[in-house]
Amino acid sequence: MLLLQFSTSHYCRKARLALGYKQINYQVENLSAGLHILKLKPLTGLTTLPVLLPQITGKPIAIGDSSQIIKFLESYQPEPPLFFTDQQQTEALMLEDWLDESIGTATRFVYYHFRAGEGKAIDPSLSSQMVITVVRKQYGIDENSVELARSRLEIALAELSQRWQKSQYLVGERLSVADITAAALLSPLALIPEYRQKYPWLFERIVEIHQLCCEPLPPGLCN
Ligand SMILES: N[C@@H](CCC(=O)N[C@@H](CS)C(=O)NCC(=O)O)C(=O)O
Repeated sequence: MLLLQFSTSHYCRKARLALGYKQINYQVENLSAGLHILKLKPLTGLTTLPVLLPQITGKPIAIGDSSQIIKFLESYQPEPPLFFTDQQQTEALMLEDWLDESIGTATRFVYYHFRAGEGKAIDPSLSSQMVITVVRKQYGIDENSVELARSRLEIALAELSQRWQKSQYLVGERLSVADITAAALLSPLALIPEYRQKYPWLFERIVEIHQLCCEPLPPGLCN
């Protein structure tokens, strides 16, 4: 299998965590932002990464969207499962969708705002700052939208804290698509000191989930 990705994208990290948890062999191809559209449009009709090319006869040529990729992986290789077979599946998919649509976006807003300001020293190069400027413009990231994103994250982290502290897992008694999605989509916050100080349990859990999925740790959490 081949995973088309942006190396720094948290949605692409989500797909890698699922591939790693299922111990599926795959390769990655890193695309350049902007030019990626030329490659993706004919494959999926979407402009977003990740995209998985299964490269298996009888399977789709290309699957776009991290949730669709996980759904495919689950049917291709059910063990170890990331889905449930009972009513917990609805809860896990609802959490996945909320994390994808609301929290992954909020993380992006807070992260790119940090990288343009206080966190500029992480990579002050012109190329990096140009990417950050383009992303901020593309998504409308400014003081006001970042403030809203921060408050969405606060509510999300209160909910995740309760769930992860009650049991080790967000749903049920084992790792699921919900845990993987939360670990991937919140991982960019590891570079932001304010979040590291306020939510140490979050980063412990992100590390544990990466270890279970044999995925290298995200920036800020590797030694
Ligand atoms: N819902 C999508 C979101 C993926 C997404 O937003 N990917 C971003 C990178 S983090 C992207 O490819 N942006 C490029 C673009 O929109 O042109 C998924 O889960 O795969």
